Amino acid sequence: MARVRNLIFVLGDQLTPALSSLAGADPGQDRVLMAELHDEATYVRHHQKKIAFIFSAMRHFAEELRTAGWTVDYVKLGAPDNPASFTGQLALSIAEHEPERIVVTEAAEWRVAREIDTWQARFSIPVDILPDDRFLCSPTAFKTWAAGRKSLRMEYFYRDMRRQTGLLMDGDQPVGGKWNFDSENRKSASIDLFMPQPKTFPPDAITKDVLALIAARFGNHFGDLAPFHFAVARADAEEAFAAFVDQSLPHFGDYQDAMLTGQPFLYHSVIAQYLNCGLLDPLRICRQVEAAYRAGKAPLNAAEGYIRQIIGWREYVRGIYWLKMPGYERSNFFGHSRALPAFYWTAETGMACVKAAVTQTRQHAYAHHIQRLMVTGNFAMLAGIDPHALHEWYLSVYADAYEWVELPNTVGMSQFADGGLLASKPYAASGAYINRMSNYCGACRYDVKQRTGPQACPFNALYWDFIARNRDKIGGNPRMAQMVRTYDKFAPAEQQRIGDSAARFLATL
Ligand code: FAD
Ligand code: DLZ
Ligand code: SF4
Repeated sequence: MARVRNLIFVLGDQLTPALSSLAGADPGQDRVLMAELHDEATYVRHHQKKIAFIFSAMRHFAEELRTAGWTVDYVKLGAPDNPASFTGQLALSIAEHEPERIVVTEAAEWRVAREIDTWQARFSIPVDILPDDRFLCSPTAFKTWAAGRKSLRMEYFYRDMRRQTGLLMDGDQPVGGKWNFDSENRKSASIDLFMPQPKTFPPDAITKDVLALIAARFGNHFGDLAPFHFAVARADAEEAFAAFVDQSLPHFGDYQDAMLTGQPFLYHSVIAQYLNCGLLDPLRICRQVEAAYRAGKAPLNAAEGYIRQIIGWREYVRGIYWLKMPGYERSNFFGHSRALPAFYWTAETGMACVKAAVTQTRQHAYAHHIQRLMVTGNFAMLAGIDPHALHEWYLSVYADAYEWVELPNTVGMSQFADGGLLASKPYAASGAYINRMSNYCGACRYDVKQRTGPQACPFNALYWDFIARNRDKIGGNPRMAQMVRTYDKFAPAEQQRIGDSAARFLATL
């Protein structure tokens, strides 16, 4: 057998034929390696659906590459001698093929990137680590953007990304004369609206094999494995996105912040899991959204809002991650240390909003942004939950969760644990916000209108208790100072009742 020139290690979130490690390679001389690894499936106890999705998407991608003429070594979990780690697998493959070089596109996560950095010395073979050009802004470019700025607000970064990509631009001006139409995107939804459902895909033979493997090996992980509806091949993921553009995009902006009982998806696209593993391309889908707007099929507030999530927030949180790692994962501005309550896993709580978010997370490995931010995230911050424990929860339970995107969202955006690097103020809210944006409160055993007492919505006393106990840390923030002043105007007896109610509730966790 001819000696392998390049051994190209393709990681489970790099499922793109245009990947930098494949772009300059030659299927005639080079060999692709992909591996299902126990360490990757268990570094946190991922939702069963998430592991099934990634393994099945990996197996379909291996087939896609073979069809395109590549030789692919695909190592299944449970195969004889299947090592646990990337490095263990590479050692075996080097011994088998004696390649001249290892080629890999840079890992998306700090943990794996540092592991890859050890390979050249460990194996005495040249290792080419290539940039991941699926992203629009490299970690180095983000560092340059951030250097010397007093404030790293997403909005300014986003405008640069609009200019760089030309998306929704008329010359050098934003289409519609404004960069951001977010103020139009805060409607609450009503149950009589037509609610399209994301496109579903029945499991094929490959997926059925994976589902059996996951049930046998990871059946004790959180989450329902069945029913499994995700797209696992590129063409299906593209079909799912096209269906979103047709049916949901026109309302995406209006109802972006809404929450509704029994409607886990509303007008969201439910495609982050496809984007993050490489089945969809961020720039390409943004161009599709712009085309829908220009063809009059979606209003500007929807198209701009959607594109901002992808070229703004998604790129920005990745930039923050690489700017601040390592260490960012231990941020804890408020010094919170309470253990994660069991209901984050069981959904057994009287709080209807939390129950809805956790139940659909268990069923679908999905909750939309406002549920993550303003229900489970908000509750955790108000209750003083350890941000690292919460980070591990978010990293395990969502099909789209990878540390580079999850960590800044959890630690920075939802917990303000980085002290305001990412968010301009803590996303803290009482029950009134959840009541305004959802219909959860009507069916809740708690009363959203009451601030204290056994029937009162727990978010209310916890909110004011949070303001009171952190007044020194947040009072200097102009957007929080008003809340501190409001608290100070409460009568001492009311302040006492707030403290007592919060303490009584926290003691039940
Ligand atoms: P849509 O609402 O349809 O939005 C479209 C796309 O925009 C998403 O698919 C996603 O790629 C991107 N996007 C939107 N908001 C963000 C954001 N804040 N950061 C990065 N990208 C964004 N997103 C992940 O992809 N992985 C995570 O692990 C993750 N963890 C999160 C944890 C917390 C605490 C919070 C508050 C948010 C988290 N997000 C994460 C961001 C966001 O909630 C999800 O991207 C979104 O809910 C995915 O659903 P969707 O595809 O229907 O998104
Ligand atoms: C998330 C994940 C899982 C569950 N399993 C694998 C795997 O078995 N093999 C693999 O190559 N990748 C997997 N991944 C994705 C990796 O964790 C991902 O490549 C790293 O997070 C680096 O970004
Ligand atoms: Fe959630 Fe409070 Fe509303 Fe109940 S009353 S659903 S706990 S916000």
